[in-house]
Amino acid sequence: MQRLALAVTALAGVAAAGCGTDDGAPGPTPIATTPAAATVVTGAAPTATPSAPTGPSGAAAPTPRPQGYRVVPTIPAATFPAMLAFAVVPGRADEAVIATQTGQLWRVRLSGGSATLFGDISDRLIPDARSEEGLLGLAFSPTFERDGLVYLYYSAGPPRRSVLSRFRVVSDAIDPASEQVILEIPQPFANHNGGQIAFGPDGYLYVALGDGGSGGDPLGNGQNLGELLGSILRIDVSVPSGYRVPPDNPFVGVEGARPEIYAYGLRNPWRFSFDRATGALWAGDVGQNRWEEVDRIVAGGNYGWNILEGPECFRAPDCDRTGLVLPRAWYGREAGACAVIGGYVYRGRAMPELDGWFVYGDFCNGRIWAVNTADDSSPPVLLTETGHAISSFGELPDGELVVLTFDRAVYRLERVP
Ligand SMILES: [Ca+2]
Repeated sequence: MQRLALAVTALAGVAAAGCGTDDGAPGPTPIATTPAAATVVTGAAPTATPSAPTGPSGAAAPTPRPQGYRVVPTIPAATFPAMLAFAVVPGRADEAVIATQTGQLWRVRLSGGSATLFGDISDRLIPDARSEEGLLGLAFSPTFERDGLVYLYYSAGPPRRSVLSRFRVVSDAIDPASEQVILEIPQPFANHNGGQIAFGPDGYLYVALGDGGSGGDPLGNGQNLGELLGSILRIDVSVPSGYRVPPDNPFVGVEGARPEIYAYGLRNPWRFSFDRATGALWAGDVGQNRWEEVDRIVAGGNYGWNILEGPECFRAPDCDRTGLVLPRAWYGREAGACAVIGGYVYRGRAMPELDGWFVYGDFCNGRIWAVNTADDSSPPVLLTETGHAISSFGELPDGELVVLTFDRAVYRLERVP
């Protein structure tokens, strides 16, 4: 019962925070006249008739069929509450680790079988973890097979803070006594903690940080290069302790800027990933009240928050968009949508029409969309309406995608036969 209660609490917390109304803050000022972006909004919204881009040969490339997909249960042993992160164990193509918001890490076999406990850091979490706090991120060292290191991102306190640590794996489990804290970031509020961590193809660790929380970014962290919050960081953790700033980070040498920052102007980047074919970085960024967005993250990019929410000016009829990077795709808070869940650029073989499409979902309405990363003009396609509380995606060794949920189940994305 206790675990069920935790799961339900966590579910409600993420939902409330994702909706951005958790602090009772007023929403953005409604725009009385149709904004110039409105036509783009229509175009970027999921439609039933995506354009058909032509391939190099001039022939129409296959495109995903709207609602032509479904999710089916997989990894039956994964019945844990509040699953948030998934990573295949390097060197073990049939094994993955699933992290739960409550602080447990479970080792599962992709082909089936029982789960085994890989680690438990619940005693490191902030005692009254709520909202979007908890164990939020997991990444294996790129040289895991040599060094046995795992990186975790979690919420600790008091004082309330995000912690990035590394642990050593001994005898197929995380040794809690091996923790080395790499970075601690004070968190003013319980929500918008980001938490995705992943190594890029460059070997550096990327870390997603939300704007600090509450609603509307009251501290202005999103646009403040002097604060790590509201950013995606890029750091070199291949040092004996702590981290180094890569010399080619975009804000190295910029007065007043934190050199760890890779991109900024983000509200709560919830799940980013690297395209395994191109290395491009894609993220979902959760909106305040109106727009959920998908961004291609580039070095030095300013993604607009809190000047913009999605494609629109936030709390103002007009604003200066100079230098701001607009999302590649966005959707409104209709049909019960509340928080975008960034996924992966699909590079599997089972669904070639999805090759190069970034797959993402929504926590509250359970829909899954995809947008073509090779054609900026085409609208997203609604792949399926799952009805599940989608919390994260995972990428399998063969490029197929799994969907983590708060429904005590993991699903696999496939085409409707
Ligand atoms: Ca934005």
